[in-house]
Amino acid sequence: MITEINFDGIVGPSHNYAGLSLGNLASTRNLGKVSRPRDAALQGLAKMRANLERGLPQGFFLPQRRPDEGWLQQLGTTMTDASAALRANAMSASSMWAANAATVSPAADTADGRCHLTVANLVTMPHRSHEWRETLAQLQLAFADHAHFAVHAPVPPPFGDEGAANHMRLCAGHDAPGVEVFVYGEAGGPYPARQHREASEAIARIHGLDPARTIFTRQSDAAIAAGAFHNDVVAVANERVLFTHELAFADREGFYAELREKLPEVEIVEVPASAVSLADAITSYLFNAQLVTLPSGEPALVLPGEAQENGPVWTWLQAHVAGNGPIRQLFVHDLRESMANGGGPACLRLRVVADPETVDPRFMATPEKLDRIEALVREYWPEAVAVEDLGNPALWRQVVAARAALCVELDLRELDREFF
Ligand code: SUG
Repeated sequence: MITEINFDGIVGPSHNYAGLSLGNLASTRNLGKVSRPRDAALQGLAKMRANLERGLPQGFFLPQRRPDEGWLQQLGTTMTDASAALRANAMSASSMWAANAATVSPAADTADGRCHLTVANLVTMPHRSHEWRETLAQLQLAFADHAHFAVHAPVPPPFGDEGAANHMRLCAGHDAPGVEVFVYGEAGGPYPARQHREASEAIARIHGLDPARTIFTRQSDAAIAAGAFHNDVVAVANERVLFTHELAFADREGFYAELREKLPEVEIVEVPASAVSLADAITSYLFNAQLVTLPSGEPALVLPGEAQENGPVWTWLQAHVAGNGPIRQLFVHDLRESMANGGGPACLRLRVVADPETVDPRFMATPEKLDRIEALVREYWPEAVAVEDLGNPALWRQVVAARAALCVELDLRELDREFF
């Protein structure tokens, strides 16, 4: 049966706070903080388990092999000789944010009737620019069934692409043809616009999308300048509901009008800046919630604890649920470790609309498999990592061994190799 599957990135054992993402305020603010990789991975697993218990199909991607010695080799160096900055880039666990893994167009939207996935090049940030090779390898394994999936290599640089974080799909039901919305950036004051329009347009062509059901719209400069380095920090969509901040888009009226014309049944839930400022939206990650359809058919939000702690945000949410708003339930999760690097519930997952039977079962979660992953994390993942530890060979060895053990546990030994 065609359904939405959330693939979460398992948080890797090298999770740390090296402050690598300019424009991502949480990453910059937490530079130098001691990270807790074990807690981070357990928090992510708890979210997966809860979503599974809610009746939502759940998959996962493995953390990538770190340190990425192959990438350093291409730069003419090694972990021993590299600068502290390059070492941190080679150690990043940033592939946990699976919303940036790829852009996904379900079969109902594409010319050849297959689900298309294009791996994101993530060229804007050095620490993320070397994720794509292993991401491509994992997607080629998970979605190897060519009758149902087409997995594409990234759009070439210099056109920046950050995947599903800047892509929304609205539709009457997950298996019905949808309207795909690509949100690109142009300027954000001192911060880079990571998603380029040329990349979005290329993906729409590669996926064979119908121009009558495709929209390209620009993220507001104000949102990027306020720290919304991806559109999914200020807007999220699911089925016929668009949940957005008033200041998310450069041409709000024009975008809403085009959306209503292409999908008349759309319901736009807009949070005004007078109720929740952009600053509150971004620190609380209100819009980085997972907007999901429960088996009952009701839309629900899976939120980070920070949303509950923010007065204006929680007040708005309570009023919406108490009133007759489309979002009917709120679930709150502690994702503090990922949040401190700017990654909320929605960043941690990639949505794929497909029949779970057509996916390689090694990437699908069951309660029993999550138990096994959890036990392994407790045994192998470091408890704490300080930025200085990134230069310690003992940590490199621990991180390699932890991931290797996970590959064995999940019967995915073919991923335990270099990708350059
Ligand atoms: O790309 N953080 C990620 C967060 C990604 C969030 N994803 C979505 N919004 N979909 C990023 O900025 C921090 C890394 C560091 O500072 O070490 C980081 O890469």
